[in-house]
Amino acid sequence: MSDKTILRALRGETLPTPPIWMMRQAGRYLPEYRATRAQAGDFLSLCYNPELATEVTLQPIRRYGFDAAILFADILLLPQALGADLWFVTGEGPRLSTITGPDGIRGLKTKDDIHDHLAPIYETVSRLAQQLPKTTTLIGFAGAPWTVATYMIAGRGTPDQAPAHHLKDTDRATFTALINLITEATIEYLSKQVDAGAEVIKLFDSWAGSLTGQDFEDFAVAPTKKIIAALKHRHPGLPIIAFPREASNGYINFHAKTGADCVALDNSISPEWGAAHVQTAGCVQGNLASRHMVTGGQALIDDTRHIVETFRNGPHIFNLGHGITPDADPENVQLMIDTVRNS
Ligand code: 1CP
Repeated sequence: MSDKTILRALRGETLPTPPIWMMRQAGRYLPEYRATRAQAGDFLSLCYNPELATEVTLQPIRRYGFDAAILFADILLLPQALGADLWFVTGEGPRLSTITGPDGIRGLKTKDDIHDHLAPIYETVSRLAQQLPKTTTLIGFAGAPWTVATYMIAGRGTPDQAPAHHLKDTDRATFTALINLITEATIEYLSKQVDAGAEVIKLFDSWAGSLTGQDFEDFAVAPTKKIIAALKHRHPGLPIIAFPREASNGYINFHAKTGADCVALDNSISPEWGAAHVQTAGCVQGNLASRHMVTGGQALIDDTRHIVETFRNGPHIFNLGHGITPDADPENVQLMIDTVRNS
């Protein structure tokens, strides 16, 4: 069995120092990322260029020696592979064609027709598997179906996911068909990432917090469970991290309900609550507020130590509660890492 620290934590080991990586660790806060992105031309060209995508994935590993690298790609590449139009508006974010009814789904491809489009992503994974230091774990990822559906339906990021809720509540059949299609395609996409060399898979359900009651069970828990079961069937022992962001009480029993080896916590919950209600069921990841990467100082040190201390008695991977923002100071990332490793 591998002795990489992240894999040990994912097997349930309590380690003296938590392994560490950071959501969006390859990103605009790094000057070397901005340079490579400029070389690629634009964000999507960077995602689909295996040489440059490998380079930006490796940059934070070289600079900081994180314990894991996460494939450089985006959750919206899968909708694009399914036939959605996708483009990025500078300073605003992603735009996609929208799905408002059954016609929108009939126009999409099937789960077996995505791989030609996604071949450059698999190529990036296999280059990373060869080039990463032997102690660094390679994480592949995809969006969870609900979160991906919110973008496919609205055609953009939305503060309250209202268009997706509207379709769910007015045309359940179309909405469910879309969730099922994304679920099936995600299984194939992630399985290929594992074949190419990804050692861990993470599912980002960034908008899980807007699902409540039975909807949370049906559209956050059930698709995640289905993806995890299928991946573990095909790849026995594959560790999986689930991130039902802002799920609040939905975090309780999320390991058991979905089969995830690790549940990533956002920073709306306290470490004490996470240790008492989530870590008791398995490995947790998180949950320093991203703003500390902008503001730094003693508050960063205090909150980092507090998180390490509070999760000390169980399996824990240190991370932020959400992605690092472009205005972050690279020095503060180093301060966080030094604080974790010297706590
Ligand atoms: O200008 C740029 O360079 C683009 C900024 C950027 C980056 C660096 C986007 C656009 N995506 C990414 C990479 C990315 N996206 C990664 C790479 C690996 C890493 O973490 O280092 C990952 C894992 C994602 C995942 C992702 N994309 C999520 C889930 C995680 C989260 O942040 O909640 C979501 C929701 C997206 C969609 C997306 N892509 C990009 C933006 C700005 C957004 C959010 C749009 C919105 O909701 O408004």
